[in-house]
Amino acid sequence: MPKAMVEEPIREAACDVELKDLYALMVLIRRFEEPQYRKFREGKIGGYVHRSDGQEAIVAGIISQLRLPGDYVLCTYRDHAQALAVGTDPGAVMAEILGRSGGCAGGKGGSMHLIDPDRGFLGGDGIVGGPVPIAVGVGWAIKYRGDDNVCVCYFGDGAMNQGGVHESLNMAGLYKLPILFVLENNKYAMGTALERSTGQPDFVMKANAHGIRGERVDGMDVIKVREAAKRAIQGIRKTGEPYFFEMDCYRFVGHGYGDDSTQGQKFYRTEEEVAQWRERDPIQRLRRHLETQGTFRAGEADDIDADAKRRVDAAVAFAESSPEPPLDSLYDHIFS
Ligand SMILES: Cc1ncc(C[n+]2csc(CCOP(=O)(O)OP(=O)(O)O)c2C)c(N)n1
Ligand SMILES: [Mg+2]
Repeated sequence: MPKAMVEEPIREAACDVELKDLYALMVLIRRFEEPQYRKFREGKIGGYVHRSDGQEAIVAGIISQLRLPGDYVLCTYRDHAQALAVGTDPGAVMAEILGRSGGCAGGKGGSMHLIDPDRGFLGGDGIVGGPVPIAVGVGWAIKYRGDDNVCVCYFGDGAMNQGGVHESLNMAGLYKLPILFVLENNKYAMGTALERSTGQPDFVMKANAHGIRGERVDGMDVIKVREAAKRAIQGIRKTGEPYFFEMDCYRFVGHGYGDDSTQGQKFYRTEEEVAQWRERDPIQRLRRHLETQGTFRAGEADDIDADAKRRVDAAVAFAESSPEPPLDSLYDHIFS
């Protein structure tokens, strides 16, 4: 049985992106939630919007280690985080969520189908487990071309019970494809707790069973995520073989804006549980770290927050000024 690729303790080391930049990115991702919530409540967002509060470190810490363009990213419907992390213009992200023609998918994809192929972001996916078979195709293309690029594929703990995910893991292990599988274990699939859906919750062992090495990482600590990602991605570039992360994490609020903190989620988890995880907030944790280290000058963290808010306000203004896609574009970009 393959064993974890790296077993030494995680420590902080020089990575390519400054921790301050990671902090700013995580704050931007978090700040993006508020107007989405507001616009959803106002009925301005068609379909659904999923939240990522609490899970920002997994996106920022890994994507900061990629070469873009070159490498590839695929993910679930919690995708505004990935889009912002690859550097997609926040205005184009917000416009897509609001279904406007200035959106990164022309306003026809909506919140679950953000995409930016020029930056290697091959999109979000509304199908649970959906990105995983696609990652196998991308991994195969990288291998076929013979370069050392990497495909990062995000999916949830609930997706690990999908047959297609296991078929895909088997193929990645068999053909040795350069994919970093990132399971975001936030303990719930909508309102269903992990222990009610999964007979064997040792996900790394399940990846091992398909011939893929992996490890469990504290997904609430961006420094640990970044360190683990750096090692794993370097390993994939060198060997061309897949690797698997189980990211231990939690979403602080509801599954999406239809399940907010005042409604549905109280039926499936306790306030105490949520409060305990909030103490591990990855943004506050990094802020405390940078303040203790003296990396932040006085007021700098607040300046970063104000800047993120300005950028998000500008994104909303751009999105709202962008027209809806014209009616005669209805049949564009579809297979018939
Ligand atoms: C194939 C499929 N079945 C069901 C759904 C409805 N659905 C949307 S999200 C979700 C839960 C998925 O949970 P998980 O994989 O843990 O990801 P998380 O939402 O926690 O990030 C379900 C069942 C879907 N989108 N696709
Ligand atoms: Mg989940």
